[in-house]
Amino acid sequence: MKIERIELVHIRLPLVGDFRTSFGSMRDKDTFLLGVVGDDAEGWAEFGGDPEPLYCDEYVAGAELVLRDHLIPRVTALGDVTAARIGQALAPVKRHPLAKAVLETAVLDAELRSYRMSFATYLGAVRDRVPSGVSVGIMDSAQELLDAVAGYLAQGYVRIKLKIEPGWDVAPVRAVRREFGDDLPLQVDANTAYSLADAGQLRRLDEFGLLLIEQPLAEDDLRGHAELAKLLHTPLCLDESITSARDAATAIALGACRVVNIKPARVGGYLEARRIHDVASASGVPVWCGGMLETGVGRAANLALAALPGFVLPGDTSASDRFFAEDITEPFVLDDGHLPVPTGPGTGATVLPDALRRFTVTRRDLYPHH
Ligand code: SMG
Ligand code: MG
Repeated sequence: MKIERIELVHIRLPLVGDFRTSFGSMRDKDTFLLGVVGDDAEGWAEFGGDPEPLYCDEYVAGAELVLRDHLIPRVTALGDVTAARIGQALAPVKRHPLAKAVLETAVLDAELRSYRMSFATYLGAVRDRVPSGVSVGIMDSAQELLDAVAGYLAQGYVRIKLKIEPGWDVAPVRAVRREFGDDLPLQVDANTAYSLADAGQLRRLDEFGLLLIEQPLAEDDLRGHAELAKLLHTPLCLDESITSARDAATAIALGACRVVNIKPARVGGYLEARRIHDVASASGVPVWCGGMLETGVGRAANLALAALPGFVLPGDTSASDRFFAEDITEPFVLDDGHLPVPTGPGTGATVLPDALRRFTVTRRDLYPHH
């Protein structure tokens, strides 16, 4: 495929409610879509990051520059562009996996649309629907949390993840266990808010039979996670620490995690995400698909990934209305606790022009760039 044009569409969608984690509170999904126009198809992808570098070191304004000045020139210089050639073309640029992911994914979408193949088929999906978990933010009171969880369970979600931080950990988990019982599949996510000195407090979570504790320690602290793992019965899962298949292999070998959260954006795209799935599967390590509050554009591709055989735990692949009253694609709707894996060409998602227009902040051409 020859790339003729690359466009960035900055979008902002209000969330249905504030989403609070250990590192901050969000009330909008503020990001950009990247559109790649090739000689016989057009593809779209969504940047996984936010305007501030709080979840990871990349952020919206920085990603635009690294795409414009360093990533897009290397890809367009290939002439005949395929998604499979992008990883190597971008390897000289250190890090920036979220920016690399949005470019590779938009190209992959265009490429697959040109031969009418779905992401699911391309990636090797073995299911046509995937079970849905939901990530529940930090709240002001236990009662507010119980009401929120009750609402999600009534909608059919099959797994609950509670965001935790020091001061909001044992008490909310105990409250949820008391109210909804020991059989509820339940896990927690600390987004790096603890240190090894908190091992005693984290050990108190062992009595609640959680599926896993996600990313308790700093992203670069694999050794700390390995030490912590020896002190806990609950399996550790890594999110922020895993940015490549090599990271995953290292973390597994060190005993730093027994489960991996795979977010395609965080690892540089769907091709690397599949490699992590393969590495983990070869070691008998279960994986699940994380989320970055994606619009339908990113959500559609995540559902395809979550349909691979090693994704044996429900992901944060929630319905569109978990975050958005109105989305920029047809919404994904929960059916018996599951979401359908899209079957159309590429991601299978179609952007609704009217909705996109209303949520668009600005549009800019990144290629050709003048
Ligand atoms: O998309 O359902 C979703 C959000 C899931 O909790 C979620 N994501 O660390 O796993 C995580 C967080 C990061 C997002 S906060 C910007
Ligand atoms: Mg996480």
